[in-house]
Order: sequence, then C-alpha cells, then structure tokens
Amino acid sequence: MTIAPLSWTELEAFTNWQIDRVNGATNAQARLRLFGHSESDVRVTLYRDHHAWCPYCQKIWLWLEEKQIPYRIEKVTMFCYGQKEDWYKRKVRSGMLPAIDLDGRIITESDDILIALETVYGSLKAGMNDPEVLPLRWLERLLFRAWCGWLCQRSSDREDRRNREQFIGVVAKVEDALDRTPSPYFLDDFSIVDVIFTPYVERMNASLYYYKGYSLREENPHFKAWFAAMESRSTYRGTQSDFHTHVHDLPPQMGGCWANSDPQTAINQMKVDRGAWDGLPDVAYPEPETARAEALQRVITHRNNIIRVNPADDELFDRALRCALTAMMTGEACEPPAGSDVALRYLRDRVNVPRDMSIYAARRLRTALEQTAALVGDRQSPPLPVQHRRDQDPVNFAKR
Ligand SMILES: N[C@@H](CCC(=O)N[C@@H](CS)C(=O)NCC(=O)O)C(=O)O
Repeated sequence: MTIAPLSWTELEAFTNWQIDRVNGATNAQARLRLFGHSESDVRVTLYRDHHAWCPYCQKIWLWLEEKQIPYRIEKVTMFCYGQKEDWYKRKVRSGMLPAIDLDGRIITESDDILIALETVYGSLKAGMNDPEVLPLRWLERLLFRAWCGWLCQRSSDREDRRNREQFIGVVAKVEDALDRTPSPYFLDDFSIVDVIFTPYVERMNASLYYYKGYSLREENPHFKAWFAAMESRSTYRGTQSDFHTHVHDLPPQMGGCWANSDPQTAINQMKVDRGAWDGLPDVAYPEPETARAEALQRVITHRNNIIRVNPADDELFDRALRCALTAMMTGEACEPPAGSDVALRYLRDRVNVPRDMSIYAARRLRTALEQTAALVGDRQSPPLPVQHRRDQDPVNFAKR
C-alpha cells in the first residue's frame, strides 16, 4: 500500500525549520557572523569555497567560530568544480583558498592567517608558535603525509600493507599524544591544536573507511574520545561533513584516491554509497529531532535548481522528489513514477554536507531517496566523476 505524493504546499506545512545564520549556531550558509556584535565591529572577511570542501578553509572557519570573532564570508569556486571568479584572482593571484581580508590586508596560507588573527584577537588557548603546540603541529603534518602515502598512490597489495603499517605507526604517536593529557583533546583543554588536526582527521576517517576498509575512529580509543569531544561542540558540528561527501570530494582535490583489495573496503563502499547510512562512524552524537524538517526545508528552498540540474524530465522528477519527501515526512511509502529510480539516486549521490544541510538531515534525505527509488527499480545513477566535480558547479546552484 503506498500513498499519493503531497503537493509542495502540503509539504511546506511539515516544516518551519529555520536558524539564525548570523547570530545562531555555526552553519555553512552564513555570509555574515556577528555573535551579538554589530556589523561595524567586523574587521575580517573569510574567503572560502562554496562547498565547504576545502580543509584549510575549515581550519580558519572553526577558529573564527570558536573565538566568536565577527566576520563576513565570501564564497569562491575551487578549480575542480568550476571557473574561478575573476574578482578573486585580482585579490589573490594564485586563486588559492583560504584567504582573509583583515583590516584591508589580504593574507593567504592558513597558518599565516591563524598567526595574523592571533596577533589581533589573541590565541585560542595556546598560540601557533607556543612550545607545546609546535611539536603537535609537526605531528599533524607527519600524519597527513602518512595518510597521503597510503591513500593517494596506486599500489600493490604488498605496498598497500606497508603504507598501512606506516600510517598506523603515526596514528600510535597521535594516540600517545592524546593519552598524555587529562582531557580528550590534545592539550589540557580544547585549543588551537584541535583546530589544526580537525580538517584532515575528519577526511582520514572518511577516506580510509571507504578506500582502505580501515576505521580510524573505531579502531583507536583516543581518536574515538577526541571525535566525541569535538562533536559536543556546536562549532564543530556546524562545519562537520559526512563520509559520502568527503569520499567523493577528495579524489579531484588529492589527485586520486585508490581503493585496496581488502574485502572490508567493498563492504564499506556499499554502505557509504548505497546505505543504510545509520551506524556509519562519521557521526556519533544523537540525532536531533529537527533532522527531517531541516532536510525538507532545504530541498523546498532549492527545489527549482535541484529539479533543473537533474538529468531526468522535470515533471517526472518533480513528482518523484515529492514522493521521497512525502515518505520522509509521513513514514509511509510513496511510489514514484516508473523510470525515476536513476533520477532519485542522482540526487542521493549529490547531497552535500554541510553545504546543503547537516549530517543527520542528509542521512534522512538520502534514506528517503533510496527507499523511494527502490520501489521502482535498482538502476544506479552514473558514477560520480573523480577528475573534477563540475556536476557541482556553483553557477548551476545560484538561487534563481
Ligand atoms: N598551504 C595552503 C594550502 C591551501 C590549498 O591547498 N588550498 C586549496 C583548496 S584545499 C586550493 O585553494 N586549491 C585551488 C582550488 O581548488 O581552487 C594553506 O595552508 O592555506
């Protein structure tokens, strides 16, 4: 027994989800953050990527949010998903992100940005060049290199095992560092060091699970506690991505990610790509009650673009999408039009966290899209590109 899809107006009645982007919790959609200050207090503009995929941008973003510094956000296109804006190239010739404008001065390179921000606003518990911070910064780079060495080169099974051992050797050093403090963090309390580790540790957790069958978060007790502590912070939750987004945004950024032949890898790839997404070790805090309402609100806001960029016929996909949303909100199955399975999975594969919505909202939406698609077929949408992500060109998503 399936029910008929609700109209857009009927669906709208299911959600009044909204957030205060300017003064409320950390969110990827804000263009201005005030934390209760007035706009005349703003001295910083952060230039970051549209998709919230750039790890170095996440580092600055998290720092500004933790320090509650009033700032503006200007979003720029990364080379792998479209044309870099001319206005940005005039400011930063290389086009690289992140950059900030601090009192009219452009600063690039994420570490230099943090040092410049510290000079004006003070440090985040500890300074970039403090003696207890420097060796941990060095350790983060060591971990980064071991990760790249494992993930980003095509290797035989033997080489893969050796690269894995090397990575796990560095992980042991990081576990030791976390063990030396009474807190779950790298120093006695949350600090700049956690901000520095966050972007790549989050990406390691996702990519190694998917490409190497290795669960950083589950296999290492101190990392597990560190992730849980980070997830207790609304700042981190606002910048946090999910496995699906990362494993498909990393290949063009890293110049390729290579899967090994471990049977666990194939199992993990199926879970991340096709679900069920519940239980994946990309998030562990309890699901907020607002997850479905958030997902619905975000789709309603952007529905014209979502329907326009979908390769399927607009009318067919409009109805199929309403079926998925109806099922998500009512809990009742709603059979979509014949032939809409590919179109629903096209969207399932392109929900982007945290750009589009938060991690649990994306889970609910992906689940509804998949379950609705499965009612009419098992055809997958073509695999996501790995050389670029121009399917996500921001030009196509500007609100019309
Ligand atoms: N060392 C630089 C690295 C920055 C970097 O690699 N940025 C990448 C994005 S993660 C970039 O801007 N790439 C050019 C592009 O994709 O448009 C820093 O720490 O800021």
